[in-house]
Amino acid sequence: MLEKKSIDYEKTVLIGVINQEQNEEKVNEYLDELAFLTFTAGGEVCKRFVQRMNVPNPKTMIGSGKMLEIEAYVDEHKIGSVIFDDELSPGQQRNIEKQLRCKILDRTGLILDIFAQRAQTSYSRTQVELAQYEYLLPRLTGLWTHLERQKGGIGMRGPGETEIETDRRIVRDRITLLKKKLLKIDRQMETQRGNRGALVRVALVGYTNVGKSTLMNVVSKSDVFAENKLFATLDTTVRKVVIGNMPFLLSDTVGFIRKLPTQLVESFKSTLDEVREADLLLHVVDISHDQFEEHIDSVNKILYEIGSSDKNTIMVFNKIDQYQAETIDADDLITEKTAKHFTIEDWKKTWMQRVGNNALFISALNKENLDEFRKRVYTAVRDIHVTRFPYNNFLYPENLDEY
Ligand SMILES: Nc1nc2c(ncn2[C@@H]2O[C@H](COP(=O)(O)OP(=O)(O)O)[C@@H](O)[C@H]2O)c(=O)[nH]1
Ligand SMILES: [Mg+2]
Repeated sequence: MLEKKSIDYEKTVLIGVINQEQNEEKVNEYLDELAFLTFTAGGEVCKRFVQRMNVPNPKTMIGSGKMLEIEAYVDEHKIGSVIFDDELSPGQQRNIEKQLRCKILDRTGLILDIFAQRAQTSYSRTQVELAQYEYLLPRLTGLWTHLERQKGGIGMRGPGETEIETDRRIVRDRITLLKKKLLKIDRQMETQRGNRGALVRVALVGYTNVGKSTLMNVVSKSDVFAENKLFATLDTTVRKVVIGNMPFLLSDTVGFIRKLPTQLVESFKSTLDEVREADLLLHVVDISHDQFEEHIDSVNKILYEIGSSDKNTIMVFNKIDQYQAETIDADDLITEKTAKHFTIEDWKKTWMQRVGNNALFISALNKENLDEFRKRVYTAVRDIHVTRFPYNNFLYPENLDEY
């Protein structure tokens, strides 16, 4: 879909389910995103299957007829992985695997795989490993209860169960160990952060692939990896930036995505501390994406979950160079003007009404409107700075133009 097919790409099939919570249109959007995630992980999507299931099949999520259809397809096309957009219970995952005889993943499993592929530092590798074990543990537990039910009773401790018990213990021990390791790194990082002094801290937040790293590179002349993939970067980068003569710290970190289980977000607690401890958030949005408003909602939801929804925030609408509104002919009297038809100007007005001054429209790639960005960030940082150091605010004029 996005790049020339290569023989190295693993063949995959995607599965989506339509229900009360997600209509057909939504499911297709989710599957587009899942396809992008699959591509990022090194997979090629051969086919998508969608089924309406108001109540999920407890055994296999989707119906048995559909399962047969998928089974035939998987066999015929030598599919390596079947990926479900919605979370599978451990039991479902096992049943489906048994029938389809290939790897079965859900969105969370896929994201973890990408994270594992891309974690660079021992710090992020440790976080990913912890998240993977946390994901695995209930799956082992599921296997255990399944056997328990099957065999049950006293004196029925088969070798299988002992094995699973051992596995569970190994996983739990590993989790404890990883948590200790992270705690140690956390303390070191806390000290490092402490050493950064009282500089104002600004964090780039936003959905994945919106241009956070690109913006970081443009304003801090750093060299953070940016790529048209979901989760191109996983590690946090912090740079000292000076606008006017005002120094502050800017951090770029992992982006957010829809349908991330809270527990998984928790495994990245250490990474998210950078956001939690920031004085100012720059919420970057890809305005050229069809679902950018939904992205904003998902990001806000995660910010809320990590206790950071009350922070000073500037909304930074990026990729205005790529934005295209759908047009309506002047003599088209039927089509109603909706958000799809908004021009950038319309969006500016809308967001000005919502957040006043705190909305900016830029292109990090083409360096459009970066002056306004600098001015706005300068003012916001200055406002925080002067409350912190009321005695030396004469150093910093009220706005950047006064230099
Ligand atoms: N057209 C356009 N593309 C951009 C812009 N900013 C970033 N991109 C592209 O969007 C993709 C994701 O950028 P990246 O900085 O890695 O996003 P991140 O995941 O939010 O850090 C890359 O291919 C960038 O080149 C922009 O202003 N306009
Ligand atoms: Mg990035």
